[in-house]
Amino acid sequence: MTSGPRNKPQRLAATDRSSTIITSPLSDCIDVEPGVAAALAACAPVVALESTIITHGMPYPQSLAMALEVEAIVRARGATPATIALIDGVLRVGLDRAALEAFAARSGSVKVSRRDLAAAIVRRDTGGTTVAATMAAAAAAGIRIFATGGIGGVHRGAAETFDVSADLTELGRTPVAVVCAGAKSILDLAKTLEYLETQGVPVLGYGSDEFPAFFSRTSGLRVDHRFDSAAELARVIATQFFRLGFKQGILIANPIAAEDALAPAQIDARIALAVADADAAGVTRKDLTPYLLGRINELTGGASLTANIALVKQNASLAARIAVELARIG
Ligand code: PSU
Ligand code: MN
Repeated sequence: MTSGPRNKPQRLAATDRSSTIITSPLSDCIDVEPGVAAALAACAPVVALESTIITHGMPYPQSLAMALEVEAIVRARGATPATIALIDGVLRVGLDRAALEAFAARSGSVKVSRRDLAAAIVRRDTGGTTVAATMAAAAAAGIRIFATGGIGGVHRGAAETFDVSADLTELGRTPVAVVCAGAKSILDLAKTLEYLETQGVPVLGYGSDEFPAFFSRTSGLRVDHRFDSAAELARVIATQFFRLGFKQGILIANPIAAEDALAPAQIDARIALAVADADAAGVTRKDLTPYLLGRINELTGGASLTANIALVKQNASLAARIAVELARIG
């Protein structure tokens, strides 16, 4: 017996991908850009990119410059970028340059997480999709790899507020691998990792034993498993999604490059100040993360934005390399 299914992971993967596209009801609401559709049909590497980072995570026009640079990096690594956004009530997977420019320049875009999608589609809203909503759309389109800056998580004080990002439950239910630089220490990182463990989400460190804290390479908290190559990460992804058939996503933590990292002494006090300001101003719920990001940028005189842009580019590069490896094996 040399032809059992165990010896044919490629065929299993292909079947799994096409059935994902056909059977997901969400795919009826999705408009896939022709270049992205062609890449998916050819099983060529594709990297999904989120858009709340454009509408709420960074100021314009740096947001647009970042989005264009990130797409260029993905292309240079041999993959097709698919920025995902809600435009006039249509969930778009892949934006051409003109669409991306118009989207980033638009003011008044809403923030769209999973729970907002149905209402925002009916209202024909335009909005940035969070990690959670972007994962849902990516999975429905058949995209397995997604790059962002930082994910949402368990907020400090969550024991009182119950503020836990829907990004974490999405990771627990949607088979997409998310490459990030950890999570900002506006969050309670230890509780964030506990929550991911409960959700059955593997947290993998790329070249790192520690879960990084976004602006800095270390947090004092360990990842579940460390891998030092894109090829190995691709094999873990293929095993989780195609061989085990698990629905849970994977979190890949890629620490910011040492030369771009901010000194903890420089950033920690300002993060604490931003959290205190949010509290004093009564900012809560979906407004909290955008408020904190903007306030930290002000308090660091733009240094946080510079670091943020650098790490998103590094994550896009790693995600593209993993996507290329995954296309080779799965
Ligand atoms: N963290 C960042 N930058 C971001 C976000 C989080 O460092 O831009 C955005 C992402 O889109 C993420 C969302 O999915 O905020 C999480 O929002 P909330 O905490 O409300 O779930
Ligand atoms: Mn929240």
